[in-house]
Amino acid sequence: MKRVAAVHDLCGFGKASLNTIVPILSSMGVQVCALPTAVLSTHTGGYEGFAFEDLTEYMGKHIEHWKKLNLDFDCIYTGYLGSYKQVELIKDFIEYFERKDNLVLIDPVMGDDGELYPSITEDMVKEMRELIAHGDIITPNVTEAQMLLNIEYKGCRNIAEWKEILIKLSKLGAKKVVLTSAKEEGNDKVLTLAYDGEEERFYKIENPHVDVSFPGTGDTFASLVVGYMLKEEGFKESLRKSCSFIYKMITESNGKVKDIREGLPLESFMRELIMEEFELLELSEI
Ligand code: PXL
Repeated sequence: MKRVAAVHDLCGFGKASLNTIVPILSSMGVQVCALPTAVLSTHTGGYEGFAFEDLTEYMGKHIEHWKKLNLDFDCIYTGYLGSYKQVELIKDFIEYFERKDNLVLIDPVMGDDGELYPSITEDMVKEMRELIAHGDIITPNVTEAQMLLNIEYKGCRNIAEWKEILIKLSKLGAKKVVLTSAKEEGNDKVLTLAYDGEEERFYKIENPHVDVSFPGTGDTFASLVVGYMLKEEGFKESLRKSCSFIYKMITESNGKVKDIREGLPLESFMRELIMEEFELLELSEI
């Protein structure tokens, strides 16, 4: 069984971070080993007065024990951090547990819609620029991408400009860059754009725009990418399948969820993700 070290926070309520990563990857047949960066009562998107405990002090002890146990991981997946001070610790973690063939996916979770999330500081943006250099794949949304590059936030750009942004992001160190929630002038679709720096290829996936924004969707997307990559689907197919599944979850949940702050009702979709495990054989082959 493939094993992922998931470096992310735990929100008690709402589908985000580890509450998302565990069901998705478990349903895809991947074992999740959590390295929690913070504990919160809820995610920070739309809930006032959330309780927040930064786990920077604790994380060192957690990692030391994992080292003593000689654990190894097929993937290190990092996301929301409790403090910018965790970046140094996580860089060491990656260096220690990295193997020639394991995947490092860094989701630089910092903000959306042109704004930083309430708990994220400018120091985090600076440190995250350093951390993404250690990723094989990074998955910023357009807000995070523009913060990482320190350029003006614009939701909408033409494809040539997005390609330039993808190249600039890959120059920060990660071989593969996936940019989510992009918009193009004159096109009302939502774009997922990607650049594979090793093959020097660009990819674009278009989804019809759905007028609803479930918090935690970025975590769901990154978890799916990790899952499909570990199932050896390859970069291009992993993106295609992740975008299709996200789109399906959003369209089928739209209008059915009373309070969208709770995020996507993942439980309704996990059976389908498990069923993907079954192989389809032609009767003549049996
Ligand atoms: O989905 C990203 C995320 C993760 N963790 C926490 C968050 C958010 C987004 O709001 O608040 C705590």
